Amino acid sequence: MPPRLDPDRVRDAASRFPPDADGDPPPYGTAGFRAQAPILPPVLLRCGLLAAIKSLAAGKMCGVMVTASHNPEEDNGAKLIGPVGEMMSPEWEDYANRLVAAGSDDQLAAEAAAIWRQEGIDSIDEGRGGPVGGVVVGCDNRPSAGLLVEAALAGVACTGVPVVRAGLQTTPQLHFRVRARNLGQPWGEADYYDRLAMGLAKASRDLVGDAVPGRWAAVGTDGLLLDCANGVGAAKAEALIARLREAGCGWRFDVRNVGPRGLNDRVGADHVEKQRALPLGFETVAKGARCCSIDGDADRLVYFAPDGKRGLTLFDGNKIAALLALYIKDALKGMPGIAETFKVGVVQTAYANGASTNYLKTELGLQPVMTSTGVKHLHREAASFDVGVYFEANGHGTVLFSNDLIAKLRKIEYEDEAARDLLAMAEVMNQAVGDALSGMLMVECILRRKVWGLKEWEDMYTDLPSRQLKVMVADRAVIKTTDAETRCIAPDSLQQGIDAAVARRKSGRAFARPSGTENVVRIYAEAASQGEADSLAKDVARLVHKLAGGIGPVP
Ligand code: G16
Repeated sequence: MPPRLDPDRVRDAASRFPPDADGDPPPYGTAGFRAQAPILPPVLLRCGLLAAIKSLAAGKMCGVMVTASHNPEEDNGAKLIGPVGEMMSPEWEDYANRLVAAGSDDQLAAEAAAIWRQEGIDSIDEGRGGPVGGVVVGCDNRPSAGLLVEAALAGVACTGVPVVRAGLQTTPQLHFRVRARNLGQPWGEADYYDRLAMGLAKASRDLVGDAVPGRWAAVGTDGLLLDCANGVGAAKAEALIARLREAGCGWRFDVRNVGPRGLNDRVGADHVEKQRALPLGFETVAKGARCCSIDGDADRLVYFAPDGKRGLTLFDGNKIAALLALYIKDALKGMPGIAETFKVGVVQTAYANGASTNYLKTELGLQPVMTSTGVKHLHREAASFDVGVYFEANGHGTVLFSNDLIAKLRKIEYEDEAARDLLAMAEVMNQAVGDALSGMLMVECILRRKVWGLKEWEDMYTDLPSRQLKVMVADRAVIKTTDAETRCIAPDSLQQGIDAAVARRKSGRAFARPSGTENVVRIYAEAASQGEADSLAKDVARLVHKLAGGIGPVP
């Protein structure tokens, strides 16, 4: 029977997963829905339903990832994946909000039917878009995942669209798999590891064993220590490493914080980047050792080196972007006459340290594009280049290659080493979304290829001192921003206060924006000295607390 929207099934499913009387459903935020897990079953039901409708409208596979990523273990959420492995467009975010706002069973059935009609699904003939895709549902390792996956599956079932239970997945794996499936490529979990391993073998020019000891020595013989935030990425990193071994790769990895409890609790990329603190389990790691952290669903990556005094040197998303951009620029030097025809771009957000933006401009001749926070914004912007590097400071990012460029590179790959390098990079770097594991392989590869240790990487540029804080407020929506979230337009006088505080600091810059994943206002400040950056952040936090209804003590 062809898929159809059955209102009785919608009502029945909605009655099985009723709204929680004690909690308002969350709005669609920076990366989908996030909230305390108990209020989410009706939200996940609606996400499953919406993904099924999207899948029918596109005639392709879509996805639902049950995760709250970097948030605490008791939270959960949903990331919706569109047919090219992308996050949903703003129009579909509106649909998602409409479904989530539909409180009663009847309202939900009516709203779903309205979206169904709006998308012209009844009039879609079999030929358009090919056969109906379906919805693949995956989850991270939070204890609340089981019920939420069932709710999402119930939502898909309202339409009769085929469903695939992917089980435990990292978010980037699920994005990769949706994209691959719709491109007609192998799309199993094992295919993901194969692609990364094969891409790495090419990108590293087969330096996958211990064949060139000099290069190994340059990046430290102890290999990489990987903090997995006690998240789903731990098991997946182990599986990836096992695949690399099969492919002959002798690189050493020490996988730590493998769970199952303590998800994101003083471990993981968010902790390392925001607190500038070692993750638990790394207290005795030797000074200068090469370490990296991923987050709960493995879509963020930051590197760090313990400083021997319980602190660390951080290599955040900006430093990773700079390394990738330099590598690309160097590869292009090997393609004179052709490289000039490629549009290379870097996308950042306001959290990008001023020194990183300056490095990209002055050393690499790139003019970074700035967007609002959220992978969805950066990804869209990066896709407008032939080679688009995008990274948020918190470690979300990848490098996108246009189809046009891939086709050009394929034509010359046999005679051109640089073309082969770029093609290999496009295999290693997840083309659907930022991916900590794929990014980690590329960083490891580049450091070895350049014969660089962390010192050389660190010396690319020196970050301006910065500080991030978060302020609890009753309603974060009272803060309204403009100019890629760098200026506040509400509440009144907040921006004047920030401007005055910035003006009192040498090389000062600061902004405040409401988080789209937690109920907080985020503050960022940078200045010529750490003392000034800290005091600027505190001044802005005080202003936000006073003017935006702060709760509890000022941080
Ligand atoms: C999500 C988004 C990121 C964003 C982060 C923080 O990350 O995917 O693009 O930078 O939230 O957003 P906000 O500052 O609005 O809370 P994750 O790792 O939690 O999925």
